[in-house]
Amino acid sequence: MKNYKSFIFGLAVLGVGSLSAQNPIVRNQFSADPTARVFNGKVYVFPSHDIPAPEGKGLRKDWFCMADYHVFSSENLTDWTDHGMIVSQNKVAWVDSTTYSMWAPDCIERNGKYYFYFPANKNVADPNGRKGFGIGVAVADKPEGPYIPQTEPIKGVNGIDPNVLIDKDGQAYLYWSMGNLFVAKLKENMLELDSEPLAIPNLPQKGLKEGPFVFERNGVYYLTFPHVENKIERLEYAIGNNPMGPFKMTGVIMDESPENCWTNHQSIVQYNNQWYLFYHHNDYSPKFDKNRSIRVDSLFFDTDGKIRKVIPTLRGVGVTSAKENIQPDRYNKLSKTGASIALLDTVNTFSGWKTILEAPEAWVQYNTVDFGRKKLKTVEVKAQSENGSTLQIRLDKADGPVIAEVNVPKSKNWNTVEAKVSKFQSGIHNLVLVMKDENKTEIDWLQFK
Ligand code: FUB
Repeated sequence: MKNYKSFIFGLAVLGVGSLSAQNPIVRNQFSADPTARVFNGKVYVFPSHDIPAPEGKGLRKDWFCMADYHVFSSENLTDWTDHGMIVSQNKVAWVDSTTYSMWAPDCIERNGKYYFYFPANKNVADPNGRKGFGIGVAVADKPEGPYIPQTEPIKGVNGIDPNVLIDKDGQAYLYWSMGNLFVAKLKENMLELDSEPLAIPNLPQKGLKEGPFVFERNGVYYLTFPHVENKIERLEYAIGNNPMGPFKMTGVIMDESPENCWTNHQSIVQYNNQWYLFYHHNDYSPKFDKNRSIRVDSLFFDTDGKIRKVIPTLRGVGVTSAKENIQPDRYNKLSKTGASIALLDTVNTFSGWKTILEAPEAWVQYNTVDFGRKKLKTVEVKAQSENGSTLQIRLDKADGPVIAEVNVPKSKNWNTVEAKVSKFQSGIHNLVLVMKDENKTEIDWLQFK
């Protein structure tokens, strides 16, 4: 990406920004623990906001560090708007702002008000002498805020990872975790418990459980949560007929990260007749898994209501316009040999990734590109090849029709090369970049005109 520093600076000054993305979907900061909600015909995502621990604050360098929350929204799940910071640890009376402990949040709408639930370390002990994590609420008239935090955390709740379900009869439930998973009814005001906390029974006894997210589909309540069955978290679920359980363990939604990101954290939402799983991975911080990034992939149910396991992708979801910057490193498929991806800059990881093709016929496939109806005449490719190379751009599959041949000049630098498009085909296609010789070639992006 050109001039990344000024891009980030611009976003910081404005407090908002428009981001066009595959996975991860937030590309201007770290983000984790995504709770996705559909409000007013748009998807809003409320994640945690990981940051590297600031110096001189006595904070652990090897632990989570979170000082505030942002909210993001999208109508097409491809272009995301960052609406800026909505709640900061420095602006909540009950939060110990030296702890940087604003962990996984949730947000829900009731009667036109938006209730944002968040955990953080308390600055005063409760009547039982307990400090630790409390769960607070901030209220707004719009999903983007401004949010006004309550001055006290919810009484009777010690824990993290709040999640709220409003059932079809209007009863609201608060779920949270603290070793076990807990549930309690919420009063109509959404700010106080209306029943004693209940430790949800029949869940695995062994291994950490956290991050409850409950949703209802066809009268079935799905309790989803990360659980350490083996060494790191995987996403599992249990089902029941009642929001307070009992729930029966039913399956795995997503396996453990192959790259060993210790945590995962999910939410599941239906939007425009498709179900989606939001989760996180440490894409921009491969060496430190407490600086994470949120992702989205499609989720499907079997006819018996069971959730099919979701295989994480880099492509994510949504359609990419051929006239936008297409990043083939967010691929759907790579040839078995001679194709790989790598960070453009291992220090400034937010610069993104590149695709490397280094064998004859090596290829990378990027799905669901919309070529529109009007003939696109040229394609620009940002590429680099020390010995020069020829790339073919094909449609739909590795041996599909060739629509352009791109000659990447011999150079140690990145070049933007233009090539003519022949045999233009309108509509949505998969795009395949195929190497025509053996000279290593790196590709940053391509764009049709
Ligand atoms: O983000 C901090 C904690 O990591 C969350 O609260 C947990 O769910 C885990 O993702």
